[in-house]
Amino acid sequence: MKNQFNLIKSCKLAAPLALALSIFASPSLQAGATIPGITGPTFTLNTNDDFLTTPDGGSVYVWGYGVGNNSAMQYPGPTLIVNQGDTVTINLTNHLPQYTSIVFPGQEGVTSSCAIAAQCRNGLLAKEVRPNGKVTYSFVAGKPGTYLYHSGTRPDLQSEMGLVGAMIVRPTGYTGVGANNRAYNHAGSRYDHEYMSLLTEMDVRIHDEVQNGAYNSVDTRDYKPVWWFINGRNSVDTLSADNDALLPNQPYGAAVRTRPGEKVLLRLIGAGRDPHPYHTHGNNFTLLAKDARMFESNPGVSGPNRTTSGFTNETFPGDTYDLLFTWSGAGLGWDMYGYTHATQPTYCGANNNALAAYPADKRSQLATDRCKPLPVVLPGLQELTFGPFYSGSPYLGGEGQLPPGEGGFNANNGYFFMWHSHSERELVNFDIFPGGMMTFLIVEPPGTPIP
Ligand SMILES: [Cu+2]
Repeated sequence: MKNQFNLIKSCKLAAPLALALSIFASPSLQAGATIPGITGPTFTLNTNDDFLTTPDGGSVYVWGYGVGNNSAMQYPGPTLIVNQGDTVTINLTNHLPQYTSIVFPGQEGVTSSCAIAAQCRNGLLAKEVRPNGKVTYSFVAGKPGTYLYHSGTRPDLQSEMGLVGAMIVRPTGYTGVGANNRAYNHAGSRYDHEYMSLLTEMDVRIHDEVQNGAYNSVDTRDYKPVWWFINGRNSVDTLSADNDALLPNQPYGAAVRTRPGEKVLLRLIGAGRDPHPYHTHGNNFTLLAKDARMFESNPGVSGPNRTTSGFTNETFPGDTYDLLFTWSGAGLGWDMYGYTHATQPTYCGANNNALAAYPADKRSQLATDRCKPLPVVLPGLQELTFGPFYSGSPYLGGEGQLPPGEGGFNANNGYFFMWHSHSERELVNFDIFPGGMMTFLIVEPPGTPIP
């Protein structure tokens, strides 16, 4: 049974070990989250049509990229993960009823080829492949960072239909472990957890017209989206796990999980056609990079010394942003673990000041907040209404009594913060609130396994 009392007891037992290890407090001793995707450097993709399900009970006709020569499409396309310096090759088979292509913004020297020349034509932006044809694109992934890929054939329409995806280039020396868990070639880009939020929207009328065969006459200038997506899902489906069987064409979840004091790298991507003010409740973020270029005065040398702090990121179409985010609870003014001299004299002195034995894994909390009691009297249960994310306790890792049927979505007694578009008309699914471009940051108690 998990409750605060048990948590405190187990932390007491672990304290001497944790103290001994505290000099390694950063990077985290525990494994972190990584973005799901497929690794290169050679990829086989196809384009296909299908339907997405939406939380308003509807579905929408879409086009998308799928893994392999003939698999179902997914939205967004598979996240392509490669290493800096790789020669990346993408073999694409087109199962759509129209010519299509892929462009790779930010990549230099992209070449394209067709084994059967008659299957391709030179388009405005890329070599285009006809229905049931094959085309190959290749380039050297020269610089690390977060990139977009999308259709280069009528991108106003084909990207809207779903032909978009992300590519991540790992920096040289990346291992995914400890100090080498980096977004760029500098220690200043190190993180504990890596997440993606790829933002898009859809106007159902365009999709219906394409489904009805009006590809050549649909007018994409008349645009009124009704669905807003993070990683191809509308809230509340954004909170569901990766590869949920109920969402077969939408494999990527969007919930962000971290532990106090740890660094989250959020790869935030404007993959649609509208800008989205994206809001990270809980704390400011540091804008580390934009369009796969770190904000540094002396590239490759100085590290990220030109970053800015923000609470809302203006996420523009076609741009990618790397945000570093840490939630430490700093400045709460009270001990978020509920430790006071009365509850935990081992950690707290008579004046509610922290002792040397205060647990090492909870020290991301400011020293001035440790052992301070909650400065308000909590209302009684009869004076509260409950949400499914309340654990029954204000303390991180704490669990209190709840009436029958309340709570239940907060398995580890964490803190939930909404992360969402601050264009609030985008928080609906076809006019039904709440929904749309919204997910949650979940701050999990120290020691909780992630993922
Ligand atoms: Cu907000």
